[in-house]
Amino acid sequence: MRDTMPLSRRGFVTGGAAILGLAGAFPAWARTGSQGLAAKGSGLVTGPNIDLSIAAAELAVNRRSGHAVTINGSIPGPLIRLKEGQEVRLRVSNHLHEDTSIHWHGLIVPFEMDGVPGVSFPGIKPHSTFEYRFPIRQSGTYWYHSHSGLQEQVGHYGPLIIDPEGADPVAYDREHVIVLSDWSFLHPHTIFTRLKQEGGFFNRQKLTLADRLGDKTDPMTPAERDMFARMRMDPTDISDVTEAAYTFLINGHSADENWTGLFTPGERVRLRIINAAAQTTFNFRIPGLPMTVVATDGNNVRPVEIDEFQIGNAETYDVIVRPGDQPCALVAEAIDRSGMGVATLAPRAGMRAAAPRLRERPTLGMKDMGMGNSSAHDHMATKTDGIDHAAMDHTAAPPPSHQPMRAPPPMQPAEDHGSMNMRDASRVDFPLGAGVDMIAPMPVDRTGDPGVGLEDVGHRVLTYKDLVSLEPRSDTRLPGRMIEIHLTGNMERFMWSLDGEQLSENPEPYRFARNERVRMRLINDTMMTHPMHLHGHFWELVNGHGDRQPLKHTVRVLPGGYVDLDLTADAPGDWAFHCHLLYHMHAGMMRIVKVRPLEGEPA
Ligand SMILES: [Cu+2]
Repeated sequence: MRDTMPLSRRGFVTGGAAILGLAGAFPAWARTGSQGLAAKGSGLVTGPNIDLSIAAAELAVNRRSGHAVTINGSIPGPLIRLKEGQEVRLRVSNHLHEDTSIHWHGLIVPFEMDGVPGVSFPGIKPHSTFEYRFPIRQSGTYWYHSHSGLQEQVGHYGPLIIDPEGADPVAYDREHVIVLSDWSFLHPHTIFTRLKQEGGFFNRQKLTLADRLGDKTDPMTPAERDMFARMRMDPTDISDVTEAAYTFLINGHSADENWTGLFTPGERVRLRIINAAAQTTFNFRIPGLPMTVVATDGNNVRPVEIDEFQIGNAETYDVIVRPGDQPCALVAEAIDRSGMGVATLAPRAGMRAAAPRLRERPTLGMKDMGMGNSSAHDHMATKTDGIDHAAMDHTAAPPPSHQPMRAPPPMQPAEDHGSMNMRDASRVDFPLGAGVDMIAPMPVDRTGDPGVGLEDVGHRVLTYKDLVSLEPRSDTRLPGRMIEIHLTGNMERFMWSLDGEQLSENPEPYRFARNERVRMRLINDTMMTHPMHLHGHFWELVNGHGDRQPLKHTVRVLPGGYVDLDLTADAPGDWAFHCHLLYHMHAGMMRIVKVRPLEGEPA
């Protein structure tokens, strides 16, 4: 009998793949006109047994289609909703012709369940199934994604929400998940190859010669111009991959497709915002509507009202908004302002708020080159956000007096930038090879800064110093030692590393004793913002709030700055530690962290 095959099957057999139409390709929560997560039929995946299927497909964006990887047939993948205290079994079937994996980003799991091929497990071979199994010991907004190759770029990601066992301290009437991502019709390997050929390949916003030579709008001082020229760096090099190659998506929809989430006027709407992009830091705002931040990376914080925040790859923020009877635009502007994702919150389907224009491109200054706080560019910063930073406690928790800690290098006044050594080997204890083009001469704590390009936007922008944990910390010990880790790179050659070594060079793992309390100082010796992620643990972000410093799984380290992170190394095993810019990780900006002894091993 000659049967016609079902459409999806035929797609497979012909070697092509099913083309995802615009309707039906999205789980209900990500379809435009969504009523929110509590609505019936919102397509959530729940319960103790969950099946996930990874397959190749073509994704249609703005009526073009491109190579994609889907989870249960959609991009983003299904919304997994779990409950604190439950056990979960997740069976992941791989229908690709290559290995795959799922990493549960921010979840505290045994290391064998963490899903990083080559670190915590071998990966999931083609046409095989791997079963993840672990207890749920936390709550909040998280997500999951591939840790294999560059699959995350082509759609292998989805949101994951865990409801608390007890009462939720955050009150809300309705919730929407907002998944930000960057889509390209270029194959990710093509993107990577072009970046290796020329670091600034996708940067079409370079300052013109007129900009550089005395144009009145030139944002740079002569000293800055001089320094950038000497360093052969480009002050507009903010993102590696820009709108030239990307369409920015919200819940899988382009700005033209305009995903719309509905609300009833007067409701408190909780937005769970996840940056699932491969290579894009976003600035998120809702023009005309203040947002109250109530959680970050799954952890509750004291409510703080702001108008905009920067969100690094893999970070999550929960905000409460109370829109009136008008539609509002959700704006996820790429950090380099080459483009934006736009969606709508509306009281009725079909309404649309006007999207703002792209703002003027930002440029980097002396502070971004690790030259401290001295430049005029930076004096203009921080005072326009309505928060009196000067009045806040900028001092970090004091280092322990009874244990040796390496003192930060002495700081010199930076009056004479010209004489500053931008690659001083004596500042670090690793050799400076071709992969390191700069060592920040005067890195400063930038946790009070809003992020590149947000210094002068004229409204309130969240900084890491505004984050105060709702709960006091459980481990009150001071760190017994501090380790410095340098985020290093060569922008022109698109080389990225930690302490000057790429993962492919087999560097020594960072080793922590089980339950050790340690301070990690991440020093950014590059001019890019790196969202750094440690698997299996939460850091306490040292921001001067005593026992209420916020817990984070992913922390943006601003250019030329440093961040102090206190860690209780309570999860034995091998863990990945890396930059969450996908192409930086792929280039080697990753290291293994070993916490010993393992379960059952002698101390
Ligand atoms: Cu990076």
